Amino acid sequence: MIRRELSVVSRASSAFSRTFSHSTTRSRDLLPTTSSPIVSKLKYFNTVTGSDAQIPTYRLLDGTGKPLEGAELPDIDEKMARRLYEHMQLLPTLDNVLYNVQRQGKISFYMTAYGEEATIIGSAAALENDDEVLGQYRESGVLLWRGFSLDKIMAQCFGNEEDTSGKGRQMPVHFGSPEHHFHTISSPLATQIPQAAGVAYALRRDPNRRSRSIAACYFGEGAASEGDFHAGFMLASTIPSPVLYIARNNGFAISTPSSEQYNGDGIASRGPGYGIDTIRVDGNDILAVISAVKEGRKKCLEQGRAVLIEAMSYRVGHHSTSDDSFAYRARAEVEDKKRIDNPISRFRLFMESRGWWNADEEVELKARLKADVLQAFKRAESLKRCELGELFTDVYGGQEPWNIKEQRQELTQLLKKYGNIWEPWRNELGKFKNKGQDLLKDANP
Ligand SMILES: Cc1ncc(C[n+]2csc(CCOP(=O)(O)OP(=O)(O)O)c2C)c(N)n1
Ligand SMILES: [Mg+2]
Repeated sequence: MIRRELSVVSRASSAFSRTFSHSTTRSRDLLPTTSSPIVSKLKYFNTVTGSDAQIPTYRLLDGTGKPLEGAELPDIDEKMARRLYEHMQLLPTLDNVLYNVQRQGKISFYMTAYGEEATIIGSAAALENDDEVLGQYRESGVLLWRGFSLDKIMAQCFGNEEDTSGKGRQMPVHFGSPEHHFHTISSPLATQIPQAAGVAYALRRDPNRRSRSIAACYFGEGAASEGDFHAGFMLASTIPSPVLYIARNNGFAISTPSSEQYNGDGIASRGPGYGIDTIRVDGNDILAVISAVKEGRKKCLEQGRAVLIEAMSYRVGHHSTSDDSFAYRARAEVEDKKRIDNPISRFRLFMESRGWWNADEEVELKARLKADVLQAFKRAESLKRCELGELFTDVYGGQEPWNIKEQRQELTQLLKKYGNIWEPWRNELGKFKNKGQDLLKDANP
């Protein structure tokens, strides 16, 4: 059953004592290392909710965008609603273009966020813009919300000379921007989870940011199977720090369905095991996401402790451009999910019911966003990559070590041998500023 008010599943002990009070032996004796109530009834349990029910899912809007009875909506005016909606629509517009650009071989890789627009944009809107974000890889919407431009998104995906995330040294979608308090994405799953506990601890120790900023950490339900999940939660639990963990449960880790990823009640059930205040939210309901994240952020700051949100959604797109999801799930299933529980149309219906949106505006918005994205794409495509020699700079701070010198010399020798002779090399060199001449001019005779 869906619970309508925002209820955070808190520490387990009070729920247990309520549940088991009927069979509690009212003894003043307690065991030496626990305050757990003593009972005489033999019962194994597998839940922390106080009954055998699952942790409920917090939702405010039904599938048609109508508020549920008794729902307390977050305080959002027309201007804010429009901004949320435009950003939700921007994600699939950008994804459509970049997915196809990858298919044409113009970029090497891409990942879409289809179906998770409400989780990503709703959470971004509920955070402060200088909260530190440690993402997994599907959260570029947080950067867009914070003003990271389409040109910068394109520059990173193309790895061109304007790529401020990593000068073209990273795979596409590995964004990072200190200015936007967005820590660079790294491919190995779950590494961001213990790092976020550390970042939040540093925030807590910083007099200028203590009680003002949190670390927000996104991860998928698949990443939560990594040891780093437990290492991070242990750290956040025992060395308290204001970190908001946002688990995006989209049903899949590439081809592995979430039903094979855990045997407990999703990711949320793990929070109370670590003494972490937890909520499960309908990740396709942007208003519920906003309220849950706002409240979670507040808890982080007030208690100086970690909070866990499990946002339930469905990965509508393929895992990445390296995946064909119809090899392991039915097309019909995906089509159903798109139609029945679409986070964007659900919010549009809500806005229309308030008189904040109409069909003409929809047409105008889609055309405008597409034109903006295409313009940024064309610009990025025409730019060169950084000078080739930059491959070797700022790998390490300080003096360049011997191994980097050796690699630079090896590439220079190869350039001398093949660079202007072998066609694939000549073509590739043509994409770099100065066509590799920066390396050749420094070459030893
Ligand atoms: C340590 C590690 N193991 C495996 C992978 C390969 N890998 C990349 S993404 C992914 C699935 C992750 O699924 P989930 O965390 O649910 O995120 P989603 O893609 O659904 O957003 C896997 C297994 C990896 N990058 N790092
Ligand atoms: Mg997943």
